[in-house]
Amino acid sequence: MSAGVDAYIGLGSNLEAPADKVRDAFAAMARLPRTELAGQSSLYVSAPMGSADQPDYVNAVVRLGTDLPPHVLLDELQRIEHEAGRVRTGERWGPRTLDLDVLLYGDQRIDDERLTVPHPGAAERAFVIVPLAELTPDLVIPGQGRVADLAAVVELDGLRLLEGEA
Ligand code: A4P
Ligand code: MG
Repeated sequence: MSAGVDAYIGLGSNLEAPADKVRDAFAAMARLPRTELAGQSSLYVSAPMGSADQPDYVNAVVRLGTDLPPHVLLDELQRIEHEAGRVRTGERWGPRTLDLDVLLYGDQRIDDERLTVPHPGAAERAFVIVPLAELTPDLVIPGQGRVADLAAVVELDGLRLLEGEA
């Protein structure tokens, strides 16, 4: 079992049974090498950011304890996206079967051609910051502030728990 770094991953899906896609991704991340699934938020429904001409999203956040270096973790997450049927159309913010974003990787700041961490925009997106606050209210996003404080002031834009979620 790993101790490793606490990495927070944001999940989003708005095509082909999105709640199942998100739950399957929880299981796929739990199977990653040198990684444990250390926590998962409830599932939330959110209105699309970007083109309004697409279905609502199901969003969630997980905490992984991982010994995988950040770019190896990204490789694994992109493999899981691919196996979920993700086809990159090139349309930014277009609909997708599964999107996995590295929100935080410990307290590291990363900015290269493949990874920007902390994920830009995380603090302003209700569908990220509210599930993150459910998991870990006292976490501080470097340069942004405490997650629960950020969640308290974010524009909710109709974000709600998926029916059946606690
Ligand atoms: N990349 C850089 N930093 C990261 C990171 N921290 N985590 C690079 C993951 N990837 C990162 O990603 C494009 C490239 O970003 C990757 O190759 C990786 O090297 P992508 O998944 O192909 O592109 P994308 O997701 O379409 O674009 P983008 O700008 O990342 O979009 P977002 O920010 O992921 O937003 N509305 C609702 N309600 N809920 C959503 O979840 N999601 C999006 C996508 C739009 N609207 C949404 C939602
Ligand atoms: Mg993405």
